[in-house]
Amino acid sequence: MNPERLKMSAESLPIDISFLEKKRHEVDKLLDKYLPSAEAYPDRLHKAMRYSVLAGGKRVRPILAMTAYEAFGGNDPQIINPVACALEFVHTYSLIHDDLPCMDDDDLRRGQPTLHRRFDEATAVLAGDALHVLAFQMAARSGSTRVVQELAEAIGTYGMLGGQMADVEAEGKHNTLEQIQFIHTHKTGALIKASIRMGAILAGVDEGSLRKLSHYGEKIGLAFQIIDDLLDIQGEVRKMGKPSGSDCRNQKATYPGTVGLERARKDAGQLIDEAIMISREFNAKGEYFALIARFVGQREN
Ligand code: GRG
Repeated sequence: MNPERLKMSAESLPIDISFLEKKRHEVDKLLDKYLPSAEAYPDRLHKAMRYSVLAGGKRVRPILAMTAYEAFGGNDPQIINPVACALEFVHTYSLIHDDLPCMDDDDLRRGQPTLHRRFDEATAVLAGDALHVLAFQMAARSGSTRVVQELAEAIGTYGMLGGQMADVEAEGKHNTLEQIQFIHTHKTGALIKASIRMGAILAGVDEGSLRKLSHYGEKIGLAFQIIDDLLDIQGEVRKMGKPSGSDCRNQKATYPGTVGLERARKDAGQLIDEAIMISREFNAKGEYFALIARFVGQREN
C-alpha cells in the first residue's frame, strides 16, 4: 500500500530503516543458530520448522525486545538473544496454525507456499507445536521466571489464543467496535506488547517506565493489526508475500469492516502518533521506539 494513500498520520515522514535492517539480519542469524539442524532426526520436522521460520518476515517482535533491552541498559547477548528468538518462534507457530485448512486455509505466507501446502497438514501442526515448545526452552535460558510467565500470559487464553478464538467465533457476523478491538488487542497486540515488556524486564526497567512502555506496546499492537486489515484490502501481493482479499473471502471480522476504511486509517494514524508521543517521554532512549512506531505506521507488508 502506498503510504501516501494511507494519509494516516502527521508523522508519516520518510524513515531511515537501516537500524531495523541491521537488527533483522542479526535476528535471522540467531534464528538459524537456535533452530534444530535440518540434518538431525526427525529431519522432516526440523526441515519444516526451518522452512517457516527462515522464509523471511520483518522480525518486529524480536527487534522490539532487543530495542527495549538495550534502551534500558541491558548488555548481555546471552540473555536477550534467546528470548528475542523465542518471540519469533511463537509468532511463526501462530502463523503456521493460522494458515491451516481448519483456520484460514491460506496457500501463501511470506512469499512461499504455506507449510501445510509445502509439506502436509500433520507436519504443519507438529512444526507449529515444536516451535511453541522451543520458544519456552529459549525463554527459560534467560533465567527469569517473570519473563517466562509474561510470554505464557501473552499467548494463552487471556492473550493471543483467546483473541484467536474470539476471531474464529466472530467470522461471518456483524461485530461491534468493542469486539473488534478485543480480537485485535489479544490476537496480535498481546505478543507485541509482551515483546517490549520482556526486553525491558530483562534489563531491570523500573515499574513506572514499564507501565509507559506497556501503553506504547498497546498502541502499536492495535495499530499493527488495523494496518494488517487495511493491507489485506489494499496491499500489493508482491510486497505482502500473500494474496490480498483473504479476510473478505473468509468473512473475517476486521476493523475497516466495522468502522469503514477512512475511520480505520484515521484510528491507526492516531494510535501511531500516540505511540510516538509516549516514545518522546523517554527522551534519547525513546528514539528507536519512535522509529519502530513510524515503521509500523508505514509498513507495506
Ligand atoms: C492452536 C490451531 C491453533 C491455532 C493458533 C494463535 C493462532 C493460531 C493464531 C494467532 C493469530 C495470528 C496469526 C495473529 C497475527 C496476525 C498478524 C498481524 C500476522 C502477521 O505478522 P507480521 O506482519 O508477519 O509480523 P511477518 O511475516 O513479517 O513476521
